[in-house]
Amino acid sequence: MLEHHIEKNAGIPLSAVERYHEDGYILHDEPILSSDEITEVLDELALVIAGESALPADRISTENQDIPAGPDNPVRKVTGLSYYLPFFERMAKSPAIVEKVASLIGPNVKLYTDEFFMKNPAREGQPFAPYIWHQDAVNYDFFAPLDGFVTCWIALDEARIENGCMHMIPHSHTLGPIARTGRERFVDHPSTAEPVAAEVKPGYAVFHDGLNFHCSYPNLSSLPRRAIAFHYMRAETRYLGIEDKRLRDFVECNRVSDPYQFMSIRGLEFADSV
Ligand SMILES: O=C(O)CCC(=O)C(=O)O
Repeated sequence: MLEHHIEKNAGIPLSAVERYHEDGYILHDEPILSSDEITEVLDELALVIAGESALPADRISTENQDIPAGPDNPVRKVTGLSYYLPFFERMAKSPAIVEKVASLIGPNVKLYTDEFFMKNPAREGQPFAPYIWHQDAVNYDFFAPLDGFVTCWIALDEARIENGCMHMIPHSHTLGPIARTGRERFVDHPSTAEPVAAEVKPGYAVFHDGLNFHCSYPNLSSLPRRAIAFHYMRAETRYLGIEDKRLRDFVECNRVSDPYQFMSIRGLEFADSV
């Protein structure tokens, strides 16, 4: 899995790094996963969805959390795979991804978490809820600073406008975190750039800053649109802790005995940091 020749493990060319810092995201122009690797990932995810992996049940969310999972209530998202399942830990640490991440945020990298997104097609003409405009890092009030987060989002199916690809707002990361109550006004503001649809082929990645505004609309096709995202951060980031025990256990993946709560990926670790 993920054993590539040297080019595939290379960083991101300088011109694309500059574009990333300018726009807050880039569509990487080489595949990160081959079609065989996508099949492997989907096979592992099928075990997770069937409840046959070592992943705790509270990591799996369905479209409607109030009713049991079933054909009308499919899995919507799975979080924290890399902390529980060696296959995904290997993937999170694979040089094909990590060397590109290091080009964007520097040499010392940790994993915050990961997410599998299953964007399900409508059931009986009723589309499932979209992911509304948001900045991932606005939810990270337990980390500081918030400017060293990057997500590597990899399409497992072709992502098109019709099936709910991501849309990104260029430059939106430069304003820092915007309160949730202000996000609609930010998106509608005359000086906010027009959103761009991030259409990508299977195996290709979108890298985006944790403060970049993005969303994805409902899937209007007849098949699921799946993707996996790894959320990385600079190892120098401070972890401020979380008072609420349930949230803390979820965020830290119960790694209470570990002096560093988050997974080391590349480079150095720092005292008092993540
Ligand atoms: O895959 C999607 O539809 C949503 C992705 C997203 O919102 C994210 O990566 O934060």
